[in-house]
Amino acid sequence: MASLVDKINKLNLSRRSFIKASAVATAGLTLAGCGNTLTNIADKSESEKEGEWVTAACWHNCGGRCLNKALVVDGVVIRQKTDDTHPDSPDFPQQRACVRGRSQRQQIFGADRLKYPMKRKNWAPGGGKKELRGKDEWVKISWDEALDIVAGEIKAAKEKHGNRSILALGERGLTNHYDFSKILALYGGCVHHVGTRSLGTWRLTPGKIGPMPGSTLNDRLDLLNCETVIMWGSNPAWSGVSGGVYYAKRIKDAGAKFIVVDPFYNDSLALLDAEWIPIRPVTDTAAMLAIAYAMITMDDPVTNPIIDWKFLKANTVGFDAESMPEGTDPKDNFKDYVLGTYDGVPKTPEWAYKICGIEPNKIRYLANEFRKDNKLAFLPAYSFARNKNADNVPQMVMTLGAMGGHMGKSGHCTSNNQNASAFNGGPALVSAGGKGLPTIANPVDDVIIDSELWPSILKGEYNYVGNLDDLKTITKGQKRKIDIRVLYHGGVGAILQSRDGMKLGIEAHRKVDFVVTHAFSLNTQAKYSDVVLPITTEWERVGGFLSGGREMLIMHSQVVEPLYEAKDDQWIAIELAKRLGVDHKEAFPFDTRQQFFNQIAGATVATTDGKGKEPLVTITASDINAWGVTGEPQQGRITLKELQSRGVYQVERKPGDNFGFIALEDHFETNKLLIYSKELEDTINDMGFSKIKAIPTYIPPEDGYERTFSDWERQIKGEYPFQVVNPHYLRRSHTVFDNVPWLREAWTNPVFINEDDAKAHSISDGDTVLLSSPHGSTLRTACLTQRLMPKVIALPHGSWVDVDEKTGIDTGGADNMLCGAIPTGQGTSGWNTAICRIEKYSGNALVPDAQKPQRIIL
Ligand SMILES: Nc1nc2c(c(=O)[nH]1)N[C@H]1C(S)=C(S)[C@@H](COP(=O)(O)OP(=O)(O)OC[C@H]3O[C@@H](n4cnc5c(=O)[nH]c(N)nc54)[C@H](O)[C@@H]3O)O[C@H]1N2
Ligand SMILES: Nc1nc2c(c(=O)[nH]1)N[C@H]1C(S)=C(S)[C@@H](COP(=O)(O)OP(=O)(O)OC[C@H]3O[C@@H](n4cnc5c(=O)[nH]c(N)nc54)[C@H](O)[C@@H]3O)O[C@H]1N2
Ligand SMILES: [Mo]
Repeated sequence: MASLVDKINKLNLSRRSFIKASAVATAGLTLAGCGNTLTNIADKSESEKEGEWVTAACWHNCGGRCLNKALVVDGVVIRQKTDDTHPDSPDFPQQRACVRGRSQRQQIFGADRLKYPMKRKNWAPGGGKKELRGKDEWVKISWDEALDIVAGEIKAAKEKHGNRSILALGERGLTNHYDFSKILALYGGCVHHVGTRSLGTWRLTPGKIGPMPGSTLNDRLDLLNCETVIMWGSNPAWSGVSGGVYYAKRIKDAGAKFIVVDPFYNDSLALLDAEWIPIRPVTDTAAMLAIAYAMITMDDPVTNPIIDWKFLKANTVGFDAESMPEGTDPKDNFKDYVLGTYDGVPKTPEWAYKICGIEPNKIRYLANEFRKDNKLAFLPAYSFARNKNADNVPQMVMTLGAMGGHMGKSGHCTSNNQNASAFNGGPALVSAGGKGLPTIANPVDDVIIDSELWPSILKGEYNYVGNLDDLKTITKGQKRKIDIRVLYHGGVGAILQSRDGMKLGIEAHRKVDFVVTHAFSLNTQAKYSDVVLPITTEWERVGGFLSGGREMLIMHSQVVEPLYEAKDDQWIAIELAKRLGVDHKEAFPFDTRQQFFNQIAGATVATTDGKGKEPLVTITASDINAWGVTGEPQQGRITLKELQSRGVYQVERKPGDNFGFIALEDHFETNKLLIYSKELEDTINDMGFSKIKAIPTYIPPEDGYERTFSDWERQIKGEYPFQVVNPHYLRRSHTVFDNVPWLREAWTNPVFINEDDAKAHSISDGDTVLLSSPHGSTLRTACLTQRLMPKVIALPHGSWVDVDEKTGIDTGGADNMLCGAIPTGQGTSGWNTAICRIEKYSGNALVPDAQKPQRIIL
């Protein structure tokens, strides 16, 4: 058998040619020890003869879910391909991988894969030189030593400071869900953190206003009936790459007009030939109030029927004085607020223009698009609910939709719209079963809101408001003392990079007694740790499921053996449990293979009449034997072998089939929409971060447009005259893939600046620009464009921080260096709420990311 390196050398491909070649899914392979040598199989037929195509996980949180297959020859992956399980058609589309999925090998086999457990050279029990975290050298250690250190530090923290000193970080903020946090729960508990993350204020608000369920989207075939689609703050061409944008294009081709309200003329607008209505970030409520004003004042039930009065009267509460709930002041209704009846400020298009920047005639134009006889899909993304002081945003969206009656019928809908389910609503038609693991209660109830996470470690106190992941627990805010000593980054989540206030985050990492991270490459939290534990990627694990959109389910399998000394997260949890004297069987009564099998056996698919569910997978006694698991044979739609070899099960759709879905069709028989919600007002105000009203009102946000002025009345700009948005970027899935050389080359990650603004600051295309906010500063190369609203800059989300220790300036373009940890409302992380100043950088120009060395250690 030829050695791996021999094979690679035989199969050489120049680095440059990847980008051209990627269109035809050319293979590449990077192996540790071989730097970034990219290789290509010269003789395709030869390789396929001896190899096997295995369905490989593409498991990151990019908003898409695609089929990714790896050709494995002699245990080595030599090529990838995507969905060819059936011909592509609009009704039955293939689940095709994007450039990130196709670059996955550079992550799995990258030269920067972590190979061994490591400790920081100057680490000593209790911390050692803590200030060296992030810049110390690394020393290779054995697994035994690593696990002994970790268990020892956890024990010491518990003994000296109690379980409330141990913070479990990860699993994207979900509480108590990752393997080691379960062991910590059995060891007396740990503190968790939680944030509003993707949903922003769609997290808590919907349940208090009706309920207005989170996603109220009709299915993709019904959306073909729309005449107008208004997307608001939305960019599926970058952020919903699998189905969403394909479905949107189909709606366009069926004749609908697309309008997008967004500070950025993004690629979705270009693709859909959409009309662009530029808006300033975090001013959406002002614009929508003015649309409501225009609808109210333009409406004439006989000559110009815009408002669906019948719908409003039958299904909503609080629109006008007549529809206010009992026991409330009728003056507090929405319509009188909009008209300015009692506060003397009519929310006219001219009033809104000063705030949001949308021309008054465009606001009236939008109001007309909301008219009741227009078949309208009003489809905001979550982007502008991921803002400070945005707690009324979902309610405002609902109110506008209700005013035009765009709910519960074919061709009309009002819904947020993004990620894998963009442009395709309805319950899942196929889904995996559960792993069957027990839930473990955490004896410690402390949960810190993400936007207070780093300050709470530095200040020693936080505002406890319950757990946003379990809304019944939300409670009146109470200040609690907290003394965090251990940071355990053990779940899926790049918390130091992805949460607001990163500069404070780095300080917090240098303050505590111990920091440990599970990682497969030296991501930022690993870099700032004392001990790093190398983990397997999904390609090296037993297998699992990915679901995306309602129609398909991907089953991925193990592709290669674990690399180097990498171990599964669960193995680490079990080994630590042994050292902590905890019975790991309570958390993991059976192994990962049985867990996977349980998911297979429990998978279901919609029955052909669309009314029920049935088992998806046929399992025989010999399957059970071959897998070495316990279970019962069962009859399903597809055999286990076939599902494993296809890697995907997809329900074929046709117009008029039994899987159509009209959101909220039956909702109003029992529910009303609360345009006035005392419960929402009280819940948020009691949490104690900031105040709102029971109806949607405009609240100038923290770090919002108004804060870019030193004198708002006289319109004099202040120290930070720009607003920053963070589009989710094609190079990455959040922070994941940022280290991949091919992708660094394909997507350069500049800061986008309006051309006129740049000129005013003597900045040319390609200049290195210093971006400074009240919370931190970062460098990026300027890309000048007319595609941005003036005085708004777009800094792509998720780039890995790279702090210059001399200046304190980040050279990596990390978005959370600019976003401040300022909790408002329901504790929303204000991802698109930041202000900054821009200037041409006087220091050294930035090296392009593609030329920067990777974080390669040992
Ligand atoms: N390539 C890639 N795709 C991804 C991800 C990724 O990291 N990379 N992440 C996935 C995840 S988890 C999520 S949550 C989704 C997010 O998906 P989206 O919600 O689409 O994400 P964003 O890119 O944050 O914002 C979309 C648009 O909102 C605009 N916008 C920003 N702030 C405002 C505002 O205040 N008002 C208005 N009107 N518009 C505003 C931006 O200019 C941008 O064009 O993306 C998913 N898809
Ligand atoms: N400024 C700003 N910040 C943002 C946003 C923004 O728009 N602007 N967007 C926000 C949004 S919408 C989201 S969803 C969040 C996402 O925030 P995160 O979920 O924290 O981001 P990811 O980069 O997806 O982090 C996943 C991490 O888990 C690691 N990982 C992957 N698989 C495994 C595994 O099996 N085990 C372990 N232990 N680790 C694993 C990856 O290497 C990576 O480090 O970011 C938010 N942050
Ligand atoms: Mo997200």
